Amino acid sequence: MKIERVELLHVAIPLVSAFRTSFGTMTTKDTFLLRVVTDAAEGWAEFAADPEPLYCSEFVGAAELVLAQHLVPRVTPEVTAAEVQPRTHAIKGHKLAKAALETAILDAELRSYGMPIGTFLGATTDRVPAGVSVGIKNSIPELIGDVEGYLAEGYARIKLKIEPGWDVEPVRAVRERFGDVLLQVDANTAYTLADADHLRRLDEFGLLLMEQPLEEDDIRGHALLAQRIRTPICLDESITSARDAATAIALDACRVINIKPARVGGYLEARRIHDVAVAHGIPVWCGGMLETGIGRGPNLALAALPGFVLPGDVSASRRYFAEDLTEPFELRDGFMHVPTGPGIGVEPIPETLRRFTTATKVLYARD
Ligand code: SMG
Ligand code: MG
Repeated sequence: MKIERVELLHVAIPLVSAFRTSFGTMTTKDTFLLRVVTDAAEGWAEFAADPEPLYCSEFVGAAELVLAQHLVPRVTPEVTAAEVQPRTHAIKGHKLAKAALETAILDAELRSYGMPIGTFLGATTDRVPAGVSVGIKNSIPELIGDVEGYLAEGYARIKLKIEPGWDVEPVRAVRERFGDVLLQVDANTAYTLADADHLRRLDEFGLLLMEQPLEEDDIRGHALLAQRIRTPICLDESITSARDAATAIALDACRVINIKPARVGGYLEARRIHDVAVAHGIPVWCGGMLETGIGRGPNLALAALPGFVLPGDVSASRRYFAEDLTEPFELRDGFMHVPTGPGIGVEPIPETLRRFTTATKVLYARD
């Protein structure tokens, strides 16, 4: 497949409400899309990180640079999606940037032979149960009101963002008010091993899992914490490859894994992590990065693989956006439907994309 053009489109889309985590508050989805034009078809992908390196070390400005100067030159003019990882391997890190590039190329490739990404990855269902991630609130009544709304919409599982000072009481309040709803928490690295006794207080609430309590490079700390609490530990930030997953599983640092294709360099590595986890009997679920429809579509396809036995952070477009870049994804009976069209199965609506685009750059043009 010959690449003719690679474009980067900055987009900024307001969120319907602020999303607060232990590391910061987001009010706008501010990122970029990649558009890859080839001799066979066109492909799209979304960069998953934000303008500031708070969730992970990558951020929009750095990704733009590494794509332009180091990644795109290594995959042009002729490449297949499977070659992207080996060809860019020499460039350390930058997995979210690599994921965007691989996904746009994979989309073009799959479209060129009319195959949906779900079929390519091995999806075994056409719809997946949806969970919703609920940010840190100013008060417990505000939290209860929001959770009530999401449950009324039909979400199958609630994830509460936690941090020191916002953990036991909000969890207790939601448990008491909503009974045995599927409930889990995500700390985004906000605790240390010294908090083990405090985190053990969450054991009584029967949580599905506790996501990433400690620093991302602290696999041993998670293994030690796992010996001191009953709530299953799930790793997110710590897992950036299938090798990481194998290590964490071997060291008993997690009993569940959150797979975000972006964090691990793309859908091909995400599938390898799924396969490693399934081989070890470790349940996985699909994480989210507040993606627009461009990222949401292929995430839904991944979430339809058989090892994804827990509901993912795969909510409806309207959870975050009054207007999405694609046809909106909707929740139906608590489920999200996997796109069925070729490639990632979605594309930006041109007029909407134009309105939300703040800048466009050409990273490669074949002469
Ligand atoms: O896409 O619904 C979503 C967001 C889910 O909570 C979510 N993601 O650590 O899992 C996570 C966070 C990262 C958000 S980064 C701004
Ligand atoms: Mg997380």
